[in-house]
Amino acid sequence: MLRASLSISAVCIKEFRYISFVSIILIRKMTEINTDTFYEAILKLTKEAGKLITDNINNRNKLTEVKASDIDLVTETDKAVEKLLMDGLSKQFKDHKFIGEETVSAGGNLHLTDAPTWIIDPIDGTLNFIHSFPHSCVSVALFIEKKPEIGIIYNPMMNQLFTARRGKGAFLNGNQIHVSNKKALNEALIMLEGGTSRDTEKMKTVYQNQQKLMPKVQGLRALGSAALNMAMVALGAADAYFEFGIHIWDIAAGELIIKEAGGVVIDPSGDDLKRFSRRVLAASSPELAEKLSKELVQFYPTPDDS
Ligand code: LIP
Repeated sequence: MLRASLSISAVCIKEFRYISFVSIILIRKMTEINTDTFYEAILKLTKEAGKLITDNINNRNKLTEVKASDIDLVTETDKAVEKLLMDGLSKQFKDHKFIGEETVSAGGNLHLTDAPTWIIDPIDGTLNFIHSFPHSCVSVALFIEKKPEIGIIYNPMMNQLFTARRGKGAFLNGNQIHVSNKKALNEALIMLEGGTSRDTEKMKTVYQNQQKLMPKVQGLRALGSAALNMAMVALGAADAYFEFGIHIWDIAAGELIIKEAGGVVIDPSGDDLKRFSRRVLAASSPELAEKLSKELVQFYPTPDDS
């Protein structure tokens, strides 16, 4: 009798555990924000933004304004693209927040909360755009609870649409992409930017890193766009990229796209990425990231959240 009741209670406990496990999964699923609608909306708006860029890139008399230096510029099209994206998204998603390059430079919000937040660089590679050099892109990311959920980098001149959603892989024009997995410096193509700062210390660091790396790597390249450099790492077309002086909007989409393509995005010191530190190192493998980090002459811009 006793044995029978013990085995019944053991079965009941087992059943209860199973039911509670399933209900936890179901509650998680129900509370998880479904980002499908956000993704469809931003894809449509990004294409519209791309048309604004292609309609204007060959205009040789673009109106430009100087920002932090005489090579850190902004055009009417940068502002028009950012407005198109923000207006389109806020119309559909009233509670969403924004961090946009041009809005921030006009004194806007640069604080990331847990709320769904779109981080936008309307034209990354603005100097390229001004020169009609066809390597500029729209770079947009959606963060929820400070985690990247959606990343999109779109170069309309080259018809390159890089996309990623957390946990669902990275794609170029719908075809899945993966990093090169290169681990050795002497097999690596490294993206190294001159940047848009005239700060003598910063420029000195660029020269020092160029001199240190050139004999040790297969090649150095620069697209003039942080986001496109990161997209090349995700595509496996480059093996690493690092830069001092970028902002969160330059790297927000690229971070997710590289991670979903199997790569790593860290601080150039080798520590974890700090998104407002204005420093980034992206690589096709942790081994390559570590080797590159050890070679670098470091530079510490004033963080954007200081
Ligand atoms: C650019 C970055 C690039 C960097 C430039 C500039 P922008 O962004 O993508 O990597 O070297 O200094 O910050 O200003 O074209 O959006």
